Amino acid sequence: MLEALIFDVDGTLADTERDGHRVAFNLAFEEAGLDWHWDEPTYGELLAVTGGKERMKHYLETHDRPERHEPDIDERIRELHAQKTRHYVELMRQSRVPLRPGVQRLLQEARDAGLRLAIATTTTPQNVTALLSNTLGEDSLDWFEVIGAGDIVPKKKPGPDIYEYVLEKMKLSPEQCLAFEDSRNGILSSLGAGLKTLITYNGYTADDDFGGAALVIDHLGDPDRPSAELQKQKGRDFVDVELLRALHG
Ligand code: XBP
Ligand code: MG
Repeated sequence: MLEALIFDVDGTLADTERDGHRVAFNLAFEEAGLDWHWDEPTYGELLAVTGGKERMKHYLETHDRPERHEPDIDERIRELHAQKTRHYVELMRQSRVPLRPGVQRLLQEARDAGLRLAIATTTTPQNVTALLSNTLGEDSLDWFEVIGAGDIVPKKKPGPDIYEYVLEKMKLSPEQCLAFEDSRNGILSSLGAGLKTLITYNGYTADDDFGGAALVIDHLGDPDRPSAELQKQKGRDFVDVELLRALHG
């Protein structure tokens, strides 16, 4: 029986990477007087590494930045990341990034159907709170029984740890749940935890390898905004709870 839905956040609930995280990183770099700038294609490459602090370190190494040799670079990255989070939360407060099509409707339908909800993400907890409360309202934070986020597990996606953490907290087995992801790193994490996974890809992840997914579509769709991929594959306009139950088998 399908008991619960577990959602990734970045790229799945909203296109937060390009218009949220990337912008917040650049604001933090500028404010710190650094000449680092992540344009859209560069950021797409950096998404290979999940986690903001980890991504900055990866950038220093792959772009051979002189700062990488500074003895206190880890502390500097932690400070930069704290500023980046502050900017990100402010961007969310300004409602810069809307939810993706079908997200609000499906969450509501799932709640009405008695399905339990949770979040499994790599991003910092404040970022999740900021996105949810500024799109779905303050009350929506209570819709999710567990919000597994950020450094709560030592190994971020593609490791399965964050999904395993959520499953353990909810006292559910992977067979009782469905995961929602948007990226290769995401599906490696959810499949690694044994979860059937529905993919809604986006501009950054459309060409990712989604082998093992239960369904791969452009977005969840809404009655007035059908999913072209879902129409092609299943002759339906949008993902609903009935379809989730069928996918879950
Ligand atoms: C999301 C991420 C996050 C954000 C940045 O991956 O990789 O690192 O880009 O968030 P996923 P922080 O959607 O697979 O969870 O800067 O707060 O780490
Ligand atoms: Mg994601």
